[in-house]
Amino acid sequence: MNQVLDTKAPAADTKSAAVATTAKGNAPSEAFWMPFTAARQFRRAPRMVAKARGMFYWTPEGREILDAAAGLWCVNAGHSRPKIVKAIAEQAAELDFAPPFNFANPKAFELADKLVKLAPAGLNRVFFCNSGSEAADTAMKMAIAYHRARGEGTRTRLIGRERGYHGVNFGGISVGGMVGNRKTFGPMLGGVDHLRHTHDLARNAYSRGVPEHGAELADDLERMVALHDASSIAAVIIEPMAGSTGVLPPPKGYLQRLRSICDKHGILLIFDEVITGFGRLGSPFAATHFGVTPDLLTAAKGITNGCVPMGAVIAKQQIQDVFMNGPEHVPEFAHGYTYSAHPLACAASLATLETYADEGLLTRAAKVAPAFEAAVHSLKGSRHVIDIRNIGLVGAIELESIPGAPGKRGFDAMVACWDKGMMVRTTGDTIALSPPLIVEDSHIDRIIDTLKGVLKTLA
Ligand code: PXG
Ligand code: PLP
Repeated sequence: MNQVLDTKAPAADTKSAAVATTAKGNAPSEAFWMPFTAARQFRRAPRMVAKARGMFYWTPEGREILDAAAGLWCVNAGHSRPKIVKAIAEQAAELDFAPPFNFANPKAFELADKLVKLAPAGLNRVFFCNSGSEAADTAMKMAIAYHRARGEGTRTRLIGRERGYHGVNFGGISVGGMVGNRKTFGPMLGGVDHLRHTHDLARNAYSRGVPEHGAELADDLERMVALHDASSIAAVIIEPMAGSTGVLPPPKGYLQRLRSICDKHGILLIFDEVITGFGRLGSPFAATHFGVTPDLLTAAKGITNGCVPMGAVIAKQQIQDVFMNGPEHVPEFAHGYTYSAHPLACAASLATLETYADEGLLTRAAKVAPAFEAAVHSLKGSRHVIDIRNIGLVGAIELESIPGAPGKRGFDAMVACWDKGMMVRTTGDTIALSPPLIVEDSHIDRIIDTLKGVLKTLA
């Protein structure tokens, strides 16, 4: 298709191999406290990646690894794209940093304009941060401050959803619904409640695309209103498609129903599009895909193709408008990060958006989805498989848990895929596939063949 699909392995690089190991031999240094990693297992059998291009990674020893996860759901245009690499290098030489409070760099404005053009109609104000976690917390703070600014300061309650993932900061884990990410950290934010999740194997197993059953679960919000009263509720935050908890596309009609209940009660609707943004489902955003417009939308990951950390909240203009009063020398919204709209991130994002546009990547998943769906569902009947789900360029293969050891089979599957030259993401006992949006049929075949082999050998 283009230069990115040049899949020749770079020459083995002995220098990076040396970096990956230590004087002790093959065990990596203990100094790096690894995020969300089974660190003791990792030290025994490290999975290092030292190079990447297009659809592939290479280990320090030069072993080729097919990337079936777009890194961590973020490298949507494939790895090390020349235009993006060049933009970052040039920006670093030109303007390394500009303070974002009371000063700015021009690319921040240019980027905000471009993002607004991609965003669903009506969402035209962009606040920059550095990650999906920061975007989620920023959106929730905006919602609470918005109600206060318009004279409804009682609306402080936030509603999340079971099995939701909104990053790891205190706001995000409070509205999030992943027990493992919450139970260790005390009481978190007060005034939070959760809708029920929409995962329903009994009614929806082996659905293709959005599942048929479950729109009525949106009515849980009416239950929350009855319990807490609408006057106490600021916002509902959900992922239009739950990613991290195992790929749960929204039941048919669910998002529409949630939108109308929010409207009825003056509750803001926040879509966390950190995964679904930038083409993953076959449209620029899930909001455009499903035809449901939130009041606030969070993005990260694919915003820079994973190259430089960046997150954003895209808001309706009416939300920003209510802040624009008070003395002119005082910031209207007391929030921001040292690295908001960092010049390198802005440059990377502008080049990323150009790359997406040049190659039609934001809608490419829609074209590839039928073949991808057929391929993923061909795993039905393989050992341990209890459900298969898909939407756009996302697939999930749920495996039966080993009694007494939930997550073990999924973890073993991830390690076995790595040993066979493929990177996948697993969450619990679900294998999630989210290849870069440049994926070709030959890669899909290789993904499925590898998984078939792995599923045969798993205990
Ligand atoms: N919201 C959503 C919907 C996400 O998917 C975040 C917020 C947080 O973004 P940062 O950039 O702070 O990580 C995410 C991130 C997984 C996995 O297991 C997914 C994410 C992060 C880590 C693991 O699939 N998504
Ligand atoms: N902690 C201290 C002591 C700081 O001075 C700052 C920023 O100035 C922060 C935390 C927040 O850092 P950031 O703006 O990168 O989120």
